[in-house]
Amino acid sequence: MVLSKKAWFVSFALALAAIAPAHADDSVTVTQAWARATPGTVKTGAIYLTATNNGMAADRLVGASSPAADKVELHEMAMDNGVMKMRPVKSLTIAPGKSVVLKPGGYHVMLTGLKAPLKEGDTVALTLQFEKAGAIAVTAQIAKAGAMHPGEMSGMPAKPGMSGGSGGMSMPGMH
Ligand SMILES: [Cu+2]
Repeated sequence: MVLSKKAWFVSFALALAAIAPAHADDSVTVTQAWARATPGTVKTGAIYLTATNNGMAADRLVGASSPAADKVELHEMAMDNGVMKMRPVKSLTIAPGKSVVLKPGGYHVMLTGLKAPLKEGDTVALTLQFEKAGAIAVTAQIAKAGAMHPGEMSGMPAKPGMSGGSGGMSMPGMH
């Protein structure tokens, strides 16, 4: 009996080890995942988030996927001959003890081929792939179209110094 119990325990421990995700050490945490609502006919969207490296070594965000879109890429906004453009980036390095913030006008997770419009108040699932920390699943909260910050919803007063409160007037295709 003792032997079989022990054998059972060992196999149980092995099974646990097998299902434990590669990021079991929580070396990278992802917070403040959010997206902007998209108008009905627009097939692209963007997700923003904060990734923090709690580990002792640099890690890299190398990819992402979502059931909400055909294609998911890392993008950045950058000036190109005086014109703001976005372009794909292969990876994003996060130094140990540091955070990388994906936000409007900078880095973002680009969704192409949206299967349905992103609706304000809903959520969108996203799985991020880190080189060392492995896959991390997050749920992004959908703020209003054109929001500059997570949690911005329609009907909220515009921030002081900003004109117009509709929020729907951001340049299409720009994130
Ligand atoms: Cu983009």
